Amino acid sequence: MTPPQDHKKEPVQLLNHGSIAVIFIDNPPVNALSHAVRQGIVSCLKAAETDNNVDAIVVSCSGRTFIAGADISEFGQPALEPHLPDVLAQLDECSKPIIAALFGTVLGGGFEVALSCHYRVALTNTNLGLPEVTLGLIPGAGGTQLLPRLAGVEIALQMITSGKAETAKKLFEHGVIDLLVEQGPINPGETLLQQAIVFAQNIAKKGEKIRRVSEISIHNNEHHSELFDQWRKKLAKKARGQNAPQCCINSIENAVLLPFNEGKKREREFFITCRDSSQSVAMRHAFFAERRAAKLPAAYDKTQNVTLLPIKQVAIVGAGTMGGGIAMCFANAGLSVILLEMSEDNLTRGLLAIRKRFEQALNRGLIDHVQLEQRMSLIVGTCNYEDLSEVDLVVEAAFETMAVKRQIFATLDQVCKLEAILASNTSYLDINEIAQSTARSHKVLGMHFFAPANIMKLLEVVCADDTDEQTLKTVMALGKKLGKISVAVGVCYGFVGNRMYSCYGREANMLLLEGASPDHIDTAMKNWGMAMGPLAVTDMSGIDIAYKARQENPALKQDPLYFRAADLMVEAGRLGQKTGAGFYRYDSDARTPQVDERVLAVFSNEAKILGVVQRGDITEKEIQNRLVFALINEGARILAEGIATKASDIDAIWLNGYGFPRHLGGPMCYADEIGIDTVVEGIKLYQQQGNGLYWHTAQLLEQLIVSGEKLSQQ
Ligand code: 3H9
Repeated sequence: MTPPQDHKKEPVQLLNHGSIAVIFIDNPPVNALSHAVRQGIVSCLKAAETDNNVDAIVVSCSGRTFIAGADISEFGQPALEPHLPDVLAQLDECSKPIIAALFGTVLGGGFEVALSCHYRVALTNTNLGLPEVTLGLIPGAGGTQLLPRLAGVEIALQMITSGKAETAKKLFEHGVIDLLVEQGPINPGETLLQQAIVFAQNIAKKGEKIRRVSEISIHNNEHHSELFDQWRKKLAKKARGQNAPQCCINSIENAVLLPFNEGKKREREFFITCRDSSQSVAMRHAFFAERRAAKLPAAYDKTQNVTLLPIKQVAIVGAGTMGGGIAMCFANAGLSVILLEMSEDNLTRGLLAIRKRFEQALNRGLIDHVQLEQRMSLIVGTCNYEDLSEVDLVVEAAFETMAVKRQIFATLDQVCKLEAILASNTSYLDINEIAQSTARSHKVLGMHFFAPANIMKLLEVVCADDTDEQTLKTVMALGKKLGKISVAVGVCYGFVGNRMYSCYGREANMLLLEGASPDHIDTAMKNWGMAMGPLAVTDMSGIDIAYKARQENPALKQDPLYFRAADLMVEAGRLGQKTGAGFYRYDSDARTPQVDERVLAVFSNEAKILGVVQRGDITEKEIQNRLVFALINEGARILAEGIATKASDIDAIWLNGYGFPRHLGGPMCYADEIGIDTVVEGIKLYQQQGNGLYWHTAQLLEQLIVSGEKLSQQ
């Protein structure tokens, strides 16, 4: 919305439009309900209510959105009055009609402000939601009491427990929005604010009794108690280990069972318990970690106002699973893609696989037929490098072999225009070495996508020694356009994510030789909170992939125990799901892992050969600690080496690329939660137990114990 002419730099102002007063909020970037905004609303409301010339009040905002929620950065600090629920009670109880003028992303406390007003006018494309659950919270200013009163219990359960937003158009159908306003030429010259003022004038003219959402009653019936039980069960499974979703259900149930003020009081109690819980601290850390990732450290950000290179057409080398997924990513963002393969057969197969994956999205209702065809039309295949001469960016997604990569990059360097950026999707290999096969090493970097590339949110942007700032910043901005969480990392074997993952996987492999079964290890990690166990994950992605990468790195071959269990599977032709067997067997249902006693015999036999003592006393706790402490220790090393420049980047990587439980905040945040001293004690214990080769405490952890600082804040 454009600020009015008489706009001054106050977070909240009262503006008069005849008999209509406008409470106008201007708190960039998203009009969050900071302390100053809450104070401003209260004083403007009081002035408008006591002004005899005012008949009705409109609440409106400046900038790109109506209020997008409470100010999350204030949650860790002492709460200052007026508290949001008290501010909203004053809106609800106001003797003059209040109309909210909604646009942009009306979220959390912002939606609660709207629900506490008496009427809601919204631009059709407004998104409204209560995303508190994604921060380990419940709506704490009336959302769980007001939304079911206005939209019904089922819509409230769906929206509040998922945290997902709905469009104003849909909520209009459910009675949440009173007037939809089309943007643009349909109402030439009329802004949302003008429409809201006209609406307010009409309401004032009619002089009807004010319609307060708090006064709507919900009829309690048997259907409701069954419904709440079903949702409790469903969420116990879906949001395993999380407290906030259950609190949301309980609080919505209170809206049915209790008078409004009592329900709101209980909601506040739930909110405070959730807000002060370690789960919410972790999820708020995750929120800021993902946003901080976009901010480059000083070393990568020396020049202000770098002109970004325009990226309109890209090429992908390799139409396999990864290359196909990356092509889909770009097409989803409206960019045209040339897909290069070595043979017509491979190309046809790759394009068909892409179509099939778009069709899956169609069947799940994520895209429609028109979008499917539009996206397919953006992807053009070729077997000829010359066709890549005009592209702005190439992403290579070919075999994980240095010789192959060097050859591809040398060819790309010959055929592509000089300004083109050349990126590799390698998961492990040295980007510096790849860059040296070109005469434009300043334009070479890594774009490490995660499978399935069209779905996973993470993009590691690997900055090599020569990569220049313009190239890095262009690719970081491109990542955002693709809807990714882009994290800039440095070059080392496996970068941040896979280097840490190999420590995690290494311990899982050691435990297999020591006598733990694949199922025992996977169950322990799932119980701890991971989306999948490490061995089921390896079976899914193919055990041979990391095997090949290990073969490329001679430094890893010195320890005969290192990933020996995985190597044994590959040597036996058990490559995972794709061969019907890996750490598990896959019978009729190719995706459901079945315990296979035969692999236990293979491991126990190998343990004897290698002199590893098998133990029957391995507990879930030992499995969890060994895998997670290995992650934390390596993360601390990566940080000290500058491969990751902030601890929160490591957390953003693990949350978005490896299924790390969000309510634990990422490995660095989790280390603070359980205490760095606990982690170091564990590491020392494992060192004494005979795993000395790998268990050396990262110096940074020792330093933090002395300084008392937090790992996640580094
Ligand atoms: C709540 O409301 C609780 C109540 O029920 C009860 C209270 C008693 N606070 O994401 P972007 C910053 S809980 C503080 O890059 P976009 C963000 O850090 C809250 N800061 O932009 C970033 O800062 P910087 C419920 C916030 O266009 C900048 O704004 N609400 C907040 O991609 C731009 O953010 C939510 O959970 C905030 N609430 O997306 C909504 N929101 O530039 C959370 C944003 O320094 N916000 N910032 O890095 C969002 O989902 C997205 O930011 C939004 C814009 C969709 C609004």
